[in-house]
Amino acid sequence: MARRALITGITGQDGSYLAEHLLAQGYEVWGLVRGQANPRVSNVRELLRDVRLVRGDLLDQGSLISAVEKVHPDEVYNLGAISFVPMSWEQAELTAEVTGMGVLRMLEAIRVCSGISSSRTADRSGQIRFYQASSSEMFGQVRETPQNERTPFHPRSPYGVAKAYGHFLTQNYRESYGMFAVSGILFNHESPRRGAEFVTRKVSLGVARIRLGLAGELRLGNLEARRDWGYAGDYVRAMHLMLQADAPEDYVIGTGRTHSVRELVEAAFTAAGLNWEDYVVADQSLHRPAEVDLLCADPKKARANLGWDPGVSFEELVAMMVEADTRLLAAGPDPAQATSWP
Ligand code: NDP
Ligand code: GDR
Repeated sequence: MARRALITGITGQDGSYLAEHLLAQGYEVWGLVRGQANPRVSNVRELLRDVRLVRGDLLDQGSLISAVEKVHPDEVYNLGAISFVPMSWEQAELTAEVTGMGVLRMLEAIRVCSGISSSRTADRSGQIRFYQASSSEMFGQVRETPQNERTPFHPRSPYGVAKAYGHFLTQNYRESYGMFAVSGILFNHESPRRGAEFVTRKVSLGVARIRLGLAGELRLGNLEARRDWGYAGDYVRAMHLMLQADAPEDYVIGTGRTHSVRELVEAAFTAAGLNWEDYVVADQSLHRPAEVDLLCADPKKARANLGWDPGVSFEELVAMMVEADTRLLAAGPDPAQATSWP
């Protein structure tokens, strides 16, 4: 019988790539969707015809229990979150509820549906395996670089704090109940399906607009922040591998290379044959209350234990996104209309 996976956050960037990956591996894939008329569900239906949908919300414990009872998953991937860092200052409580407490509700749904009591079990056979989408944002203000699984956390946003809660809770359920529950500490990963509010997509859309004569400038915040950017299609492979391992362990996933936003901008404009300095406007109002200045992964453990390596380079990723957005804007409406962020 096909293995069954339940994915929260199916309508997001990673949800779609993970679903495609699992379908290709022969899984029966279920996606948790919230809301009465969620507009992003139509994207999933178009992109992923073979995914089945189940209603539920990370804010609602009962709905998660019902979803787990209905699907009977072998694996649960908890990707659902408020994931945009600036939004977490504006809606800090909601971020704590969805991105933090949502992890507790999902773990409880699995625990209750599996009949796991308060005692720890050493036997993990037949258990539902749980993946939590942890984040390099938990490292925040780093004192050592690159960052690995033992680097201490110092989150710099309500989002990072909520993710740290979910991370420790996942570890705690593993230790308390013997559950196969793991966290992937993923560094930034991007693609043509990335939300238009995140910097890589904002830049690739901005370059495409300028290239097509639809805009004359691109306004950005902090150009000096450095991130370890990889390709989302590579990172969902790592999520799956973590749940196939013999032992439940947490892993850092990233490329091991870091670039500034300025370098990202330069690469994107260069890919379109343009000079970034002619178009980019630095806008102080887009700076964050507290910034994460530098992130760079040390993915040695994932390479050694999981055989995972990123396939797409930074330069290939940037060129892929600029080309995809140029084609997209030449053909139809601008996806940035769907976001309320500048
Ligand atoms: P997206 O923002 O693209 O997707 C977030 C998903 O969460 C959407 O499907 C959204 O669904 C869902 N969601 C929001 N609120 C709820 C809720 N109350 N109940 C159920 N689902 C909800 O994120 P990504 O795909 O980029 O990231 C996936 C996960 O990985 C997130 O948890 C993110 O924080 C984490 N992460 C991402 C990284 C990255 O670089 N992309 C790096 C490290 C971690 P809806 O359509 O209903 O809004
Ligand atoms: P991040 O991603 O906060 O790292 O979180 P984002 O792309 O939003 O920002 C990256 C860096 O770029 C700087 N920046 C800008 N960012 C945005 N969005 N818009 C701008 O105009 C702009 N100008 C400069 C930011 O200050 C920041 O330093 C992402 C999310 O996917 C999280 O959910 C995930 O956990 C982390 O990556 C790892």
